[in-house]
Amino acid sequence: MKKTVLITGATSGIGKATAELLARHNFNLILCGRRKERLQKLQQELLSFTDVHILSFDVSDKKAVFEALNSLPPTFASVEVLINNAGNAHGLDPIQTGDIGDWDAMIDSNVKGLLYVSKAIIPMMMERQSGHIINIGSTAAKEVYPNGNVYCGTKHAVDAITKGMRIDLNPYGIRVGAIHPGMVETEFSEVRFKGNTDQASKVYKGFDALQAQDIADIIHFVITRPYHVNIADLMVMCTAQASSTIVHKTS
Ligand code: NDP
Ligand code: 8X3
Repeated sequence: MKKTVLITGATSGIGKATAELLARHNFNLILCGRRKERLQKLQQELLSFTDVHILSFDVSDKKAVFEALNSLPPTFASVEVLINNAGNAHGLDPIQTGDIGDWDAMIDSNVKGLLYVSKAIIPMMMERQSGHIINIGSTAAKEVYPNGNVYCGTKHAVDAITKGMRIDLNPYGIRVGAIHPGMVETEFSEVRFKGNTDQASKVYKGFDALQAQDIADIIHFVITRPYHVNIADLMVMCTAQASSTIVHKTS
């Protein structure tokens, strides 16, 4: 039987690449994001491969999350795999000049949004005594870099919450793990630098950064292991990257 996978943040980057790959591997997909037109376009593109249900909501809007996820159509109501991917960095400023609106946006989406979506989905996994939750962390979950303060804080929280989820959901046969990518060339830096595409593209200049498809491949690997195997914590960087701050650039 086809497994149903719910992906948050499917309108771009890692989430979109994962949707495209999993569709070709015949998973049922529930794709989420705020940008409805992008979801509709992606749904049209993927319908020739699999069944796709789209849900447009802001993960940080508690009411919208539960309204959307409590009204899944019967053919999508049994979510076996939850990929908590939605999130972004907003700004790259020292703590003393950081923007409070940016802090709120990161904490609300990266931490609270992940919790709201999980809270909505976990009961159906508990009922079935099976399920798989993958939280997308970051190398910023393991290290703190200059001006990364609050973003790193949110990803450290994702790391801790993942460990807590794994412990608490252990009696219910629910697998929980995190994937922690280093620098991936997506719209991430465009969002971080508020639409400044020049500044964003410089982040990935002079080295071969990870691409969203690389992370999609890893997610596919993780969710296709036999049921007794849980990849609990996986960090991946491009070859040129040694740490959050050490990247070997050739130009
Ligand atoms: P993108 O900006 O390309 O994609 C981010 C996705 O998250 C979009 O689909 C966006 O959809 C969604 N999203 C963001 N905020 C919200 C929100 N409040 N409600 C609903 N959806 C939201 O970035 P990436 O693909 O790179 O990022 C995906 C995840 O990977 C993030 O958690 C990020 O922190 C993490 N990551 C990224 C790395 C990188 O270098 N790129 C490295 C390590 C981790 P929409 O705007 O339509 O709502
Ligand atoms: C994204 C990777 O190093 O830009 O989580 O913070 S980094």
